[in-house]
Amino acid sequence: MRLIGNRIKGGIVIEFAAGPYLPKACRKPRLLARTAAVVSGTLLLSQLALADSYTVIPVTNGGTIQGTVKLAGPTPTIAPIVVTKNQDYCGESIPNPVYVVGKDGGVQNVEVYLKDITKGKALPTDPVAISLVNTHCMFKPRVQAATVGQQITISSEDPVLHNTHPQNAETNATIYNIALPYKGFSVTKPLPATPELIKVKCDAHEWMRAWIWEFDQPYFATTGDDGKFTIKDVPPGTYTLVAWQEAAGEKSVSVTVAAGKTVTADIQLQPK
Ligand SMILES: [Cu+2]
Repeated sequence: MRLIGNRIKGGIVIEFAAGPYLPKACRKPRLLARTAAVVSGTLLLSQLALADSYTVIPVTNGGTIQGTVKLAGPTPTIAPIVVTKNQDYCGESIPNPVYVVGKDGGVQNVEVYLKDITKGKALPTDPVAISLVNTHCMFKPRVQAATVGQQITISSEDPVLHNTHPQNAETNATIYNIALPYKGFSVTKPLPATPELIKVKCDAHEWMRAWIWEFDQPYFATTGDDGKFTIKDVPPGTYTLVAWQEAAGEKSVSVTVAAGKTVTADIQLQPK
């Protein structure tokens, strides 16, 4: 992790956050437009699609991209988190979850996605796609993804005051800021209108961190504890497949998908 910025007020640094590698993909939000799209012979009015970037088309014999994300070197040793508040509930230290590597070397919490894909299957339609739970003074899950137009449920399982504060990962612009005053508190909020990488903080516990990738296309996957990912229904073609990890950064590989076939694209990230 490296320091990405600070904010100075009255000569005093009031924020100095450890930040992630920021991919170019999240630097330029693309404009959304509502279009009509024909999918499997059905006219879907108001289907979210993207002017000049993503168009929904029928995908009847798409291919599958699968693979495993591993580190190109030993797993960096990162000191445990030192708990500075609510130690009676949170404990005195928490294992640092920046690198979670399974027994076969697979890396968890890597977002894998097709970059600059311009046409393909429809975006998911379920409105509440993801949840972020404040539990044992950490966010769970640490990394997840959703699409534009979806919502997130934020909740707490802890009897301490948390504060869930999503920000644009590049600009640190606040998206919203929600106090979670008691165990069982829950609220559902829309994701931003444009795709972006969201960094989530808790203002009460500075070590709490989560990442939400918001896409304007449906071809992405978050690696599980085995480091594996699967992306289905990809129209035949050659694409740039990107793997992002909060500390290791981004790695891009070219992948060619054939109709009805599965292609394996294992990715090695350089640990930092
Ligand atoms: Cu907190």
